Amino acid sequence: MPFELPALAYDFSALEPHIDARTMQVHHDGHHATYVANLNAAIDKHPELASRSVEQLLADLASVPDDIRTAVRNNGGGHFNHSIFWTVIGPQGGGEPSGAAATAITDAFSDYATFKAQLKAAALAQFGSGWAWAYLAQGKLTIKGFANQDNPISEGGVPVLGVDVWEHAYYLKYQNKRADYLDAWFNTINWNGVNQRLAG
Ligand code: MN3
Repeated sequence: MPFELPALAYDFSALEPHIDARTMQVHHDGHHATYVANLNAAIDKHPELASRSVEQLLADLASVPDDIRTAVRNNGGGHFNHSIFWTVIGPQGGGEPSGAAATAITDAFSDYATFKAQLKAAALAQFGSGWAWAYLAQGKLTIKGFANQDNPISEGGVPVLGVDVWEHAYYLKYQNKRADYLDAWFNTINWNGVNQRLAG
């Protein structure tokens, strides 16, 4: 079964005015769809990998054959990162965390304001294309920037909440103002989606 582009659970315009509909459309139907197509093209060369999930592939890149390892890292990472991203943002998002997210954030960062400031700082500090991720490392919520489409799962982490800072995620509306995009993005966080990741 080839990898498939997951449907968005909301309309492209649902995150307006924070994230514009055109950006959402190009991001999902363009960029994410291309990662899926390129991942499938890579796996087609090694049918013995076809039974692996994208999580399994990324968690053990060393076992992926040399000739497709970079393609799987980049396009599998792109597929995995975006599949999470669409579920941890949504309409009527933002505000203070609830449930398991609130507990994990309080335990590791003492309060949400500190967590938010550190996630924003990591996202601003990521030079060029990449992500800032909040993820579980040895069970504790941790924040770090990742280049390109790398994901904490390849370091043994459990990805919880990531923000895409590739220019394609914001350039149409925010141009070079990554900080403005990030401030707006916090208003789209779907804490129910984050809590489902912590429960999984
Ligand atoms: Mn992206």
